[in-house]
Amino acid sequence: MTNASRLHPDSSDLDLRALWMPFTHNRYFKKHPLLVTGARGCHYTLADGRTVFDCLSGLWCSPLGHAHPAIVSAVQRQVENLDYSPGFQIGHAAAFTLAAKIAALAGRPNDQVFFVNSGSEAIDSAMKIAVGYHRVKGEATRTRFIGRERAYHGVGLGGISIGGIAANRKMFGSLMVAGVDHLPHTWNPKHMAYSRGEPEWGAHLADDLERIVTLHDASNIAAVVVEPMQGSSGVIVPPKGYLQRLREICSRHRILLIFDEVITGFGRLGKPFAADYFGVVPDMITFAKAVSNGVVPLGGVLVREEIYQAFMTGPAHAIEFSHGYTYSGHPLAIAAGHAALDTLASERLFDRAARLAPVLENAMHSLQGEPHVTDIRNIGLAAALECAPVAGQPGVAAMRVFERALDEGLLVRFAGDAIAVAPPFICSENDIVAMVEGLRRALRAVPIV
Ligand code: PXG
Ligand code: PLP
Repeated sequence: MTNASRLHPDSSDLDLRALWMPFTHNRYFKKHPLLVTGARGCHYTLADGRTVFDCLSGLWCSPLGHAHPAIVSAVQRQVENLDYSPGFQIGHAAAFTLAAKIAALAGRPNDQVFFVNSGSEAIDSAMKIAVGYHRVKGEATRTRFIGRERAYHGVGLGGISIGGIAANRKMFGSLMVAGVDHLPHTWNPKHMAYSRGEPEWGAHLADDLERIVTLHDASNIAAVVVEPMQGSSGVIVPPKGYLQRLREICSRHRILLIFDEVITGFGRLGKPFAADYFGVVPDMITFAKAVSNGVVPLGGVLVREEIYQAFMTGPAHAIEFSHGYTYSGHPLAIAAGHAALDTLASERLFDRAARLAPVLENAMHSLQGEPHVTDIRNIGLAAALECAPVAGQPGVAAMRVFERALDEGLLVRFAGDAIAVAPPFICSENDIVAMVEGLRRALRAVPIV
């Protein structure tokens, strides 16, 4: 294992005890701390002075890299002018214009945007909107949700309930929302290992939705929630035709289809949204992360106009939807959002992501045959490789690759035995090639046990 003092000589006098770190092996980390002190462009500076390439754009949230001057100055100006304002019963103009900008970007100019602060809140909000919608339409029995195995929808109680990652669910028993079924996940190495982009095999897995609908009856089902591309569980790409089939079944049964685009939204697949990439129109889109380039937390739900209109009943002075967060539409987040979306547009960065996608695909697939590698998956500017697990120690193989990659100047992401990369849109072709060559050296350096 990597030696702490070698990685972080200047952290020896820092007391790490008080912080309970999120999604972290706390005991291991505190023995082998990894501290960052700054970030600029596509690189972080570590506490020992080294710089590392940001292979996952933060946690998928920083396609414009770090310290982008347009965002820095927008947030600075905002904090001096209006640092906070309540979002309940009072508004500020930029929140309305950002909502319109997002709806326009999605090609759904009449849609509504509900702002939140994270992907987890976006999902919980979308679930409430779904159940509330059916209720105001007189179908109060439509309360069930259908998620998917291996799905990540954040860590709210709604998100873990429809999510499909056992580790995120197993401790929380009765806290979870009742009445959720899960579609099978679509990763099947036997049929699709080393597929480039969308696998040919697997569209039929969407038909399991029909079985679940038959079991419960459509009159009890509110919505199907899927990530168009499963990001957190290692870039699991939907089989050709799969999402279209889900859409078709949902429409037939008047079940809402919610795309969780917290990772795919704002260009990761080279289009504004994955919905555009796949040509499928969901009823709601949840988003977060890249909308503000991760600079200030921001998320939201994009909602079909008809759904919003359904809530607009009762006396005009009454609150139609009793939901919202202290920081919904926070001025700093909104300022970061405007600057991020304006920069993505003015620098034509969705097109750039689309142009870089085949470079990433070719480079990543050149790792086929390297030690540990058992599968490589990619779509847009995202890719993952699967490592053969160490017997009896799931996750350890990828963790070792992660640590070796740091020595190669790369901060990758490991989850389970997958290594994921999703570089910033502002990076160059050479950055991508160099990243993958560093990954190759890391794979070769990790002993097979
Ligand atoms: N939905 C999806 C599809 C996500 O990917 C969330 C919801 C939750 O968002 P918040 O903002 O509440 O974290 C996510 C978050 C990883 C990784 O390494 C992925 C996420 C978060 C942290 C790490 O893949 N996705
Ligand atoms: N807990 C308490 C005691 C609160 O007063 C509030 C908000 O006013 C919350 C939780 C919710 O916080 P937030 O709106 O930031 O999600």
